[in-house]
Amino acid sequence: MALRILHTSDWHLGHRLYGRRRDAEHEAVLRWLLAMVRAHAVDVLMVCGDVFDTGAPSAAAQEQYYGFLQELRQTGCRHAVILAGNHDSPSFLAAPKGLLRALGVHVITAPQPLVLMDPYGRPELAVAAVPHLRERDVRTAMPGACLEDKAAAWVRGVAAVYAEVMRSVRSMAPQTPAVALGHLFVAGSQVADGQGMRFAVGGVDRVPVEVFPACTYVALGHVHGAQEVAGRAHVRYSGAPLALGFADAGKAKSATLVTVEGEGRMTCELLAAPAPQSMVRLCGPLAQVEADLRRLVEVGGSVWVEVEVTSPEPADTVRRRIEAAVSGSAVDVLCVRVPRSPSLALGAAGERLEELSPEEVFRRLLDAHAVEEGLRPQLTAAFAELMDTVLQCGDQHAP
Ligand SMILES: [Mn+2]
Repeated sequence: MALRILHTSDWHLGHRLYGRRRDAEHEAVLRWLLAMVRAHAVDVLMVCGDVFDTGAPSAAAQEQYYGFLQELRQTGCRHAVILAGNHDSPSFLAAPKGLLRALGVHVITAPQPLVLMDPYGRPELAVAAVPHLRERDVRTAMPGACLEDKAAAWVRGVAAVYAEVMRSVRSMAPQTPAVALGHLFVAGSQVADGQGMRFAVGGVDRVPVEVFPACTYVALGHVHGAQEVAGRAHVRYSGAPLALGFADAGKAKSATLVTVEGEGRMTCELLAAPAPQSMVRLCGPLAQVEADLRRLVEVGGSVWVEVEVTSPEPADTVRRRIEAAVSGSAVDVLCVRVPRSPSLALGAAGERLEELSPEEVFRRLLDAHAVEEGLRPQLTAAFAELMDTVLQCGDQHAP
């Protein structure tokens, strides 16, 4: 009998975009996931990390999560595996672990071998479940080492965690197809610009695809675009089911349906997700942006827009003309960027610091200090590495 797995990740329940709540969009996405579970008679749901956007989610976000798990129970899906990502608080996710276990839900906050049973009590899937790893979870044992040595020790440590969990689960269920789960950044995957620091990818947690032991499928989370990794058809990011930023606007979102045959042969299919809120990014001289906005107003319907103006009009002129172009319509301009300003230009076009990603603040500082283009890639990479180190040191990684 074939086993059907639905692989998803990076829901970021409770996420806000420039202060806008996304509960209704998340509700639509969760409804769609439940419909997919029913339509494809899914046996196992895997949520590979970043269930919540922050370690202390709102009551509304928690209600969505628990409501979803309760409904999942009624679909015929036998197991759910929920992995802690870097945005999740492991202790928050783990608190209702025992209760959820009674509903067939496995909450994973530490590396764990997991054998899933069929309705007759026979093993049907061996799972090497590894949540987002923090430095204290991995033996690197190199105090005072330079950054390159630390990175190499990190890669060896992560590979050792996977090898150990896989060995242990295979000894528990030797004749059973095995899969590995993870929430990490694997070298060779494509990250949309703008996912950047806000979602903490890159830097010291980058590992090569070789860290994963041989198995039928590797279900990953952390990167928000659906993709196979480093040319391995069985190593995949499901991607986020909802566009979490304008860098993702208009891109196809999905979940991955994986079918495992008896001998561990595997096929996968992308299930296209609905886009409950249309989002558009406009970039160009002010006159062109105005024309594009008027066109959106004519088309009608609710649209969220991020604008980057490349022409040199003063910020208050930009704001006034953009407001006039969309006034009275359902076109909602969430953010206006006026690049190449001599300072950080906070307050321009109603902007506030908390609406900017650390990456964007750094980019503006490079502009403000007129740092030459040739130096920027190196400085930006160094900043990304520092940000990642800082994020890894904390317990929670709320932005
Ligand atoms: Mn993540």
